[in-house]
Amino acid sequence: MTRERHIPGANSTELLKRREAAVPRAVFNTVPIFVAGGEGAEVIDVDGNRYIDLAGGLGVLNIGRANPHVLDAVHAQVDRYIHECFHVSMYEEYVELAEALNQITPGDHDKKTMLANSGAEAVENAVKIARYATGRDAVVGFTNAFHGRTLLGMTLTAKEMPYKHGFGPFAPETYRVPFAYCYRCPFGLEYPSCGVACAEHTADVIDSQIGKDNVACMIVEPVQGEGGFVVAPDEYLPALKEICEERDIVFIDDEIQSGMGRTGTMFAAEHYDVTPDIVTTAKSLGAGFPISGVTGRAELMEAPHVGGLGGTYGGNPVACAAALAVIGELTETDLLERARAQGRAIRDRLDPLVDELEIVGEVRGLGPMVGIELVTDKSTKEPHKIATGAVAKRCHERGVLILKAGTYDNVIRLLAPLGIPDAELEAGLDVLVDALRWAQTGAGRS
Ligand code: PLZ
Repeated sequence: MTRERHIPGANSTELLKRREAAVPRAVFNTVPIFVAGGEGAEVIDVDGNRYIDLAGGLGVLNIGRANPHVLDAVHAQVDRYIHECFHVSMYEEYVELAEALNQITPGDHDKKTMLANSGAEAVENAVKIARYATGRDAVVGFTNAFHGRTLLGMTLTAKEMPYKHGFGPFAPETYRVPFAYCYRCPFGLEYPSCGVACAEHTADVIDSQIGKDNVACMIVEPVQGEGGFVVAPDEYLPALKEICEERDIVFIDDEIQSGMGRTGTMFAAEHYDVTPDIVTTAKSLGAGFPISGVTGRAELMEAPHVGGLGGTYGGNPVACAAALAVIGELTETDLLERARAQGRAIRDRLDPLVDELEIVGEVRGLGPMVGIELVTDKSTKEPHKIATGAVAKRCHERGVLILKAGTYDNVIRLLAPLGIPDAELEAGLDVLVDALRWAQTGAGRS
């Protein structure tokens, strides 16, 4: 399955030509293939090539593709009704999914949930709710963050190229503080002796520069996704939450990429001693159907006036049916346990590479949400963007779908379906490890 193949094949090449003529280049592609189908963690392209999926449709397929329970739920829902608009005539699936999200998100306080279509929309709505509830304007976000491509989402996203370049002006009243990216500590300190001084710095920025009574919310990813799978150290999120509590700032936990089992628990925040005020979900929530959730403390969620929140498609019934099946799979099967086992298997294979290969600067992650940061030299930590691109390409050519990430484009990230069979995972990791060793020889630099 993992032998080298020529991609794109003839059929993908034909489609690529049509794609180039009809679709703008800005809508980027990672692998130059068109898909014919697939199941679980296997993808088949229109030329009959098979791939092991370590990308999960960009973090959407935690429960795998073509999960029979999701398909049954979707088929049954399509036969009943596809769309009503919750603002016109209501349907039970919306309420049921809200109840389920209220149940599974961290904390046992009273919660309410609104549904939307994408992660960016969830972020927008979370901030709207926080602003309304507090009567304040400012939003505090972080370096390395990604929160979507809408105006506010893009503004809160840190990386200039490609996300923001040429797309300004950006939304006002947003402030960025340094995230605890310990491998590249912005203060030049070492964890844990630093005492998470970055959190202290955030408190200072809020108090001395923004004004604590002006801040509506802080939005944070417990494991930064697009930013390069940067894992918040243990004390960090509780420290940020405390800063928020002391100043009546709403703490928004963006679990769009890290949630729905990605880190081996339902939400990444569960690894930390922290209870968010609002949690945003999307991606693997719908197993591919566009759906997102904003789940928060009931009193916050109730703040905006009637009619203040909504949208034509938010909480589409077919997407709700899919999401309910996803939650069923995650809560009623051993998938989370398998996710943790996957995380251990990945680390067993990849951790030794830090000693073996000069280009592997760090292997980090939470559960199976693992990233490998590549550098030209361990002491300077100069990001090795070329090797990272070459490793990803070599994996694609050898039948493994894998993604890059990182503010410096130098992180390989793993987002495999949580239930990927052991043999497929090992075969995928074989290809990845070979590609890293190949890149170390310098072959990946041309
Ligand atoms: N918050 C933490 O990871 C989406 C982006 C893909 P949407 N990440 C994948 C791309 O290149 O646009 C994401 C995320 C976090 C918000 C979002 C936004 O979710 O569903 O893509 O809008």
